[in-house]
Amino acid sequence: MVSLGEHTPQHLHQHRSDGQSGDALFCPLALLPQGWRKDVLLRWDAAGNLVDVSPGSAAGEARSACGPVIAGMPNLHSHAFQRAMAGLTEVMGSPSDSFWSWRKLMYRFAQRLQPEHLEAIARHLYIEMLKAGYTSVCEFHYLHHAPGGTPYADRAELALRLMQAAAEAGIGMTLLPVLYQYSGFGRQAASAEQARFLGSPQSLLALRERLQQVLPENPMRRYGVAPHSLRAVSPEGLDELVSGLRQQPGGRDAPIHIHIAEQWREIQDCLAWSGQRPVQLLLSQQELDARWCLIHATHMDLGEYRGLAASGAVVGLCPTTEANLGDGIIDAGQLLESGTRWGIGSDSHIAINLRAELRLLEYGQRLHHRRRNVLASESVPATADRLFVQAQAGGAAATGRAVAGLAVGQRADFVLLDGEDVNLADRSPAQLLSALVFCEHDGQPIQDVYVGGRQVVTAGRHPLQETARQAYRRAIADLLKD
Ligand code: NGQ
Ligand code: ZN
Repeated sequence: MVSLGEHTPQHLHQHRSDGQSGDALFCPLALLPQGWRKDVLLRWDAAGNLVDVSPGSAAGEARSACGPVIAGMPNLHSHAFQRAMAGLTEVMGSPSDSFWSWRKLMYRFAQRLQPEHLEAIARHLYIEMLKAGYTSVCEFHYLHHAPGGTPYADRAELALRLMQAAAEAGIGMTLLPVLYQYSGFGRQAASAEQARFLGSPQSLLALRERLQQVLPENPMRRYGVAPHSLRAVSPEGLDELVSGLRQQPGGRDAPIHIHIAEQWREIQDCLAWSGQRPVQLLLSQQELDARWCLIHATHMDLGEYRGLAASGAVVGLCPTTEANLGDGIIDAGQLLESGTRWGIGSDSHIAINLRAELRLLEYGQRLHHRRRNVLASESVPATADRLFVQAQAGGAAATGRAVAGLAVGQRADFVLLDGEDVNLADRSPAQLLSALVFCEHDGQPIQDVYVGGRQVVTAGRHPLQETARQAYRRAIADLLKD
């Protein structure tokens, strides 16, 4: 395999205009950030940015959408390689199986991955995401080195594999190279299994710089950073990373993502070490603002909900993974009540299904409170509508890209639903998202998907899906053979 660092494929450098001069779509019904509107004319320029979003328009020359149109959803948390272990950790190893025993299995799996595996897995995964209506992804990337921890000749080898996969699939990418230093609070030495992840603030910043050189940021790709967690990064390391980032091109408002308060043990360990809970500690250490995204802010007290809301940071929720790993349930009512921004991620990829994420977020609350429509509000009584619009907006903020829905100046990222689907046909606009999120049967309600004005999914199919699937299967076969 040729290193991408030396021979970057030409198409990665191209601007996504496909030689066209922009295009237009007439939507009999479209979900704008302010709600459903009729007869919306969408127009975008050659760079893929929306230049006109006008309800009450005439179709004119533009093609007409065959069904309701909604904004593409950002997927704000992904560890691409974990797609390949979906379903492989569901067998009891010991009666006390937990997040921590799952993590051991995940580490073991991560040891086997070669660059070609990662690229094949990610390409297949990103195509699955597009078909599910995710048009952007934030990749929380910590597999930096070769097995055993030896750096690759090009420090960006694996990061570039992910960039390549995203470009081929056609999904918007925010790559977050991860700083990983320690195995636990108080600078506990990293374990041998963590050797592939390790780096210093300086090496991380150098990696980000290298990425900027090989594939400079453009409207389809953005680079942030991700201190892995308060467990894996020291307060000094975090300071150094954040202040170093500020000095880099595009660094002032680059996204910063961190795993924060997922597991009970993590809260207890943090309290024992610092006297503070993780969110509280981070709030006291860093000036959180809109570019921060706190993944799994699952366990917070009232003061933490308030502090986070005031900071403007986004909370990253990954309901299917959090359920799978036995994390516990966030007080989502409190989260929405506090006005905190939030979005969804598919994280370990046991499902690539934004409908399932939103549904499970609500269902966790129903099971806990023994009530219904817990996350609806008086002003937005349809639960699914409130969840979809908020997750879209929060997710967009977490990407650091202009993907905040169907509005002028944002990317032309949108999804055409099948107006003839049994669950969608004959519904009023106010009933559509409820059907999409809460009814899942054998139809394929997501028909066409556009990213930056370019159609990437047509009638539920992606042009590369077959070749990507075959390469994915070869990678899996190779990874599973012993
Ligand atoms: C991760 N995943 O980095 O893949 C983590 C597990 C850790 C989730 N937290 C490792 N879901 O947090 O130490
Ligand atoms: Zn994660």
